[in-house]
Amino acid sequence: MLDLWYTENHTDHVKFSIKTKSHLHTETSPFQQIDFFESEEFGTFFTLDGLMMVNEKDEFVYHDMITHVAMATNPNIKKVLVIGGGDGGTVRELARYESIEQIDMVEIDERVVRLSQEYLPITAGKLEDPRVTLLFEDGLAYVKNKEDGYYDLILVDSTDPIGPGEGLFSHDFYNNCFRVLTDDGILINQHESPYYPSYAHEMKRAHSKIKGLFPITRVYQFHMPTYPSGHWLFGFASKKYDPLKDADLDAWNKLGLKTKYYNTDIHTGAFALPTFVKEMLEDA
Ligand code: AAT
Repeated sequence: MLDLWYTENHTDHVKFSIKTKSHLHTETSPFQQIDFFESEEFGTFFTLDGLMMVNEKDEFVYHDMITHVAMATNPNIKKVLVIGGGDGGTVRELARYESIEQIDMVEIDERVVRLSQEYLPITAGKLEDPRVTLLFEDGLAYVKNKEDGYYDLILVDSTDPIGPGEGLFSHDFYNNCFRVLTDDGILINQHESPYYPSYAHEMKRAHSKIKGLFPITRVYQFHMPTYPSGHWLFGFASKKYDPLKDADLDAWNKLGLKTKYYNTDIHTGAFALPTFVKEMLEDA
């Protein structure tokens, strides 16, 4: 039998491959090329423009880390905006908090949502929660037009800064996020990876822009086996709360949420960065 491998370039000199069982779907939407595959090792996965977005095996790492760090820092979060995140994994984790009243998800590409509902119910299964509103538009335009001081939390669950995701790394975008957040609002943003230079460059650019806007800016790390180098970051930017000093970790533990990656030791530990990462961020 013929072996079929999915291969993506992690740099111009490094490739990453997964043996696939089938190519479930391919199409080019108005925004990007979308492919869904089935594999032994990672289960079902999908790629956008030839880059891994979500797979059944490590999605829990990413979706735990984008959601629970902010929620443990401020348990009074009621109104949340998710930008991107068409697979639904971030909304699934948010929907576990009964205290959240409103979840708006602004995804540019409706096809990602519809195909995830078909092939990845493990992530898309909570998109029908009554608190969720799906809006199919550009996140950049959405925040530009939104009123001041509306959301307690914004999660930027976006692609890398190429293609439709580019605007979600701009100064204008971060500035509008600041404006639409409440006085104690938190922004979690896609912060790329410190390891390979092309990603590290984007990490520094994003950090330098956010540092100039928010009084509290931190970066935290986690392990994503299928993203380039496996070493990935989110940014934590906030108007009031420090994720280490102000988090009520006991209160989070009392909620009794069962998570596979996040726990309150990880909450603290994830902000401890390797020296080379600290140095790059300091000079960003
Ligand atoms: N939950 C992890 C999945 C993603 S997918 C990122 C989503 O962002 C995609 O569905 C894409 O269509 C959407 N997106 C891209 N640009 C915009 C935009 N301007 N406005 C709204 N949505 C957008 C993240 C994977 C991270 C990969 C890291 N290497």
